[in-house]
Amino acid sequence: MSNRLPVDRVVDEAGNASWKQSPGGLVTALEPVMRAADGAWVGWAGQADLELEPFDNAGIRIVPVPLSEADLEEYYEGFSNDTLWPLYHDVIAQPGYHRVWWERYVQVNRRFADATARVSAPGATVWVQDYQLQLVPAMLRERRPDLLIGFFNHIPFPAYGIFSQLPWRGQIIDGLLGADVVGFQRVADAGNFSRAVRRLRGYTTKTPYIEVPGTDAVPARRVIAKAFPISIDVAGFQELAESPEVQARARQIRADLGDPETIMLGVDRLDYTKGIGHRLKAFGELLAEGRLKVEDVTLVQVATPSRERVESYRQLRDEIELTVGRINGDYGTISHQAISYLHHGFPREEMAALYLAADVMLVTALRDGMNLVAKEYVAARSDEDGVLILSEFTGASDELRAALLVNPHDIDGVKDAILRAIEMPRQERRKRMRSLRRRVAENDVTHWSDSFLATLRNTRGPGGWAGSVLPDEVEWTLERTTKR
Ligand code: GDG
Repeated sequence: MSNRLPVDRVVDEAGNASWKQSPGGLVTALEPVMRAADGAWVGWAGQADLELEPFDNAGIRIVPVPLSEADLEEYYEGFSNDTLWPLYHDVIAQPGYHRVWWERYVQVNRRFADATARVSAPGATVWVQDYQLQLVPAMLRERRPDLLIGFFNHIPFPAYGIFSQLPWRGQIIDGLLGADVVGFQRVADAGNFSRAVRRLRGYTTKTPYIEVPGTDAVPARRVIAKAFPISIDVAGFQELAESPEVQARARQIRADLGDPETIMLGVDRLDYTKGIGHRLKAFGELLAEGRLKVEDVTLVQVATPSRERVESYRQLRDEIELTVGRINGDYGTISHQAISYLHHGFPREEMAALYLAADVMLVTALRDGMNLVAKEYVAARSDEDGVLILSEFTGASDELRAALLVNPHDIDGVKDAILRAIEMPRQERRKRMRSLRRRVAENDVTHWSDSFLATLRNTRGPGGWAGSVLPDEVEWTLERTTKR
């Protein structure tokens, strides 16, 4: 279950609608598991006020949950993206606390829980993805105590001093504790969660266990809170980057940029957590001080459009584009632009070609659950070349220790890292890239999903589900009959 379904609705010129699987690591990782288990994916179809019956797509049962325009404004853009997102990213932007957003978040989470309770087989495994659905585990457990429930948080879980700002902090903790396993990106996130549980509920915790006491109606339970760092489809990405077309395209990109000595690259959703402004500031200062010249170095910045209806994202776009315009205006020449700024999405092939063309990859996030771009860059570089500059505030920095690690708030430190990357001898580049590639190869996205699901299954012990009677409203048999 995830907020967004893994399929996009496409309508052709004749007005016929069909579904296309959206490319993404999560789908790649879960597709084989879902097929083998005859699984269903519950989520929103991406369009407001669209009521759809469940259907099959590429071997996966798709169960759409409808969202109205008001749900989108209050549950998604409001509570998810303007309350939880900034709060969980250490209050980089001010979170909005609005009771109507919260009420809508509860309602929509209930809708997701109901839809899932209806279609889950007796004793089924349900895996809930991400911060938009934190209340679902407890809601689902209440309706279907037979289910095995996992939850994975893709974004950071903040320290208690920050989390405690949330007026509904207790309810969120109770919602998550409905799961048998609560997964996080970093060990530190799991620790923050356990501390919040102790502070708010006083339950006993002994890493990775949390003891949830029982009541007259429900027995005591043991929940696991643990880190499962997510990754990418390493082999798939490497194969893509090794294809002759992508290699040729990388050479073309270099030539089109005027064959500069160094190409630096940033690839991010246009989000204030990604530290795009900090990176531009560092680069701008290096140009101003004459330590870099536009004839020698070009920065390509892909800023994929994101959450454009949220005001803070509109402001961010204005700020970034003002800065890019200033730097290009101040330092560009007729033949050389300092920054090649691209505010649109690209196909995966083009992303891979950009990674190959980039001598230096800049990941300067102020806070990031994992950061898959860093891992993709490494996976693409079979040539064992290229330097990764990586913020220590990303989950990826726990694994990718051979990168040039930076504190993005320390602009002088970022400037030094950029110069060091540009001047790094080939031998050191190779040594670092080899080490990074070993780490990325050890943990691909299938390893991530397998280890999460194995941990979840193990919580049930060898006997499995005991097979008690299901609540009356479960229509599972009916749904399955329709499917076949
Ligand atoms: C959240 C957490 C965590 C981007 N632009 C294009 C494009 N992308 C792809 C990248 C990468 C993915 O999107 C972005 O992943 P990130 O991890 O960098 O960041 P978030 O979107 O913020 O993701 C994050 C992640 O969840 C997974 O748990 O790592 O911390 O914030 O794969 O390549 N792909 C294509 N065109 C684009 O223009 N094809």
